[in-house]
Amino acid sequence: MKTRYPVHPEFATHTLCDNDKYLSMYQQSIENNEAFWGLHGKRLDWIKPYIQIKDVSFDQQDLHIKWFADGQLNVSYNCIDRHLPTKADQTAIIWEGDNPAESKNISYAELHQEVGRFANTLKKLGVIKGDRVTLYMPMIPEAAYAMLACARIGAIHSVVFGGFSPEALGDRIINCKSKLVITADRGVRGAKSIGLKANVDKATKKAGVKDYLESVLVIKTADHEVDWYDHDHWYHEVSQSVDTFCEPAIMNAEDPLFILYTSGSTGQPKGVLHTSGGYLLYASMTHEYVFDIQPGDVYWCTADVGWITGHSYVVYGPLANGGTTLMFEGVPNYPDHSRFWQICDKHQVNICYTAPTAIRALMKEGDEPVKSTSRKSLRVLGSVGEPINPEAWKWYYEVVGEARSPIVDTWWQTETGGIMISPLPGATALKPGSATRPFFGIKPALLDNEGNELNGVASGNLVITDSWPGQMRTVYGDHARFYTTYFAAFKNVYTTGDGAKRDEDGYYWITGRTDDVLNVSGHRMGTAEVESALVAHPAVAEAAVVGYPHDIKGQGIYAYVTLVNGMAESETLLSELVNWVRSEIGPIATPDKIQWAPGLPKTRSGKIMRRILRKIAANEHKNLGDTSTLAEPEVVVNLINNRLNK
Ligand code: 6R9
Repeated sequence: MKTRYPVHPEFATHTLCDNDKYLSMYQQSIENNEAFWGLHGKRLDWIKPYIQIKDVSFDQQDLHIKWFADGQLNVSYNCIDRHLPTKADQTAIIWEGDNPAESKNISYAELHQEVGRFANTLKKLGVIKGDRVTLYMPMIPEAAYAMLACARIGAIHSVVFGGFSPEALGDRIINCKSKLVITADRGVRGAKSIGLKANVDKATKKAGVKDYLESVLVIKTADHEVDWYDHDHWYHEVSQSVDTFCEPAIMNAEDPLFILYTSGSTGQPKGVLHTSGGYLLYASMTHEYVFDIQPGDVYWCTADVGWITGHSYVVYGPLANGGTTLMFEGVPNYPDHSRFWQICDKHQVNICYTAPTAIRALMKEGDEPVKSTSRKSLRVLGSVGEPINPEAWKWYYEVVGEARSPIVDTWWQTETGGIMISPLPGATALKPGSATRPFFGIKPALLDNEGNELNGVASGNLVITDSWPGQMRTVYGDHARFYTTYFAAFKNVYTTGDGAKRDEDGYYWITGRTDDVLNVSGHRMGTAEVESALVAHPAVAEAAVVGYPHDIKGQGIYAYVTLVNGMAESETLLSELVNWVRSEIGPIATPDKIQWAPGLPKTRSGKIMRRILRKIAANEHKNLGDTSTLAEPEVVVNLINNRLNK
């Protein structure tokens, strides 16, 4: 397999950014960081232009991150109104339904009206600036309208992925004290219906939720029967009498735009907080450069709006750039395995951005479903969410892209707001499996476990040594946790939690998490979350969860479970535990394997030795490493003999 792919000739002549430009802009962005962002901040429309640019400290005593702090703007104005003079009739959103017979185009003029109507509806329900609004939505245009409507009036949205359980939804409503939940009667994916409203009903019954939640706003997608409560409102009824114009609120650059919950290595998910000016600037600039956006492009990111990728690269980045963004309600394998590529043909998609887990799942079905489509419109392919293995990269490049389109393997995180390390199509020679080089203004470094910086070819903990405008500002309601999670391990840098190596060309290769965070089908999952769900079951005394290599999902969830004395192991209990985790967290946390463990390997001080459990789950128990600190070595023998991955 080739290990280096030079910039494609078409991109050498027709690109936003060639290699010389990348190198000189990157150099400026590092040498004169503030001036660089001061200049590029002007890509947004400001109500009051900023004078201050950067005000940052990563110190424990004084941890704060501020960009353009004295500037004022409105995010929804930047995503809609400012494009109206030239692009009122251009399509802003192409919506493609789960059902291939359903799609529609929403122009910027229509988007302006829909968002205005939505914003006035929120106001009518008493939502004001600074209020938190939880969204639990399918991938329908109303999800984007609702996000932009919140931004328009200065409410802070918290989108919860529709695959999370009522329990998880309730926790997130309580954590940010949401006044309103926006949902739909149902969601539909792969012709399967998901009772979103029914889940919200269950969530509202969870203790504590109604201390904050006043109303539930429901979008009607079809004639579905739903239960109805006093706090419920149909969107089509409340919105009927409201105006379609809503004046955008004047927001400070550092006013919160949204909260998005994400998993960490310990405890409950944290509310990652992003603010208005810096986030939007970073989402829009990365979107334009990384995907080499040209006028008239049709751009498609397959992510759900429940994840950061859906925030930055379905909604905010593309719309801030006045682009055309495709929103897909369904799944890659419905009605058949050609669906993704049929969508590319139907809407003449130029840029397609998806996840390795989807690529691997489609690769398994062979080349035929791809080859039955044209895909001639594609120009750039993108990957995000987890490391892409070279086999999947090659298939994506050669079969899907017919070796015509570069692949941008984009490394970033919920916390970073936008893409941090990625090739630029016209500038970067590709190496399959490498996210390559940093974006403008991003200074990555590799540290050993003692915090010493490693130079040249090296491998270590990936940190970012300076702030960038898209950086998260705090953990909502827990600034101390913001410090301990990201700034305590190594001083004065942002710790990503990922490991990486740097090669002789200065390219970065992400090697995966260095902490107890799993990446299952590109979704982040804390081992601690799954463990606490398991031990909440009355039959479970103790549980330890690790990841193991999985062909399609990247990582699968492997749980070791110790039952309380007197409980018998059985197939029934096994499936009960699987369902239990699904209902506590959601289907995305479904354990792939549960092994009964009469005991867990622990150090004499009582710490579970996950390193050993990971090796057993990966069937690498012949090389367990140092086991001298094990309290009871016979526990390990038992686990090896009964391992499930033989
Ligand atoms: C955008 C997003 C973040 C974690 C991150 C890393 C992994 C994401 C990657 C990648 C290798 C890539 N990750 N992109 N690993 N190559 N191109 O996925 O955010 O859900 O917060 O996950 O995903 O481990 O730390 P998020």
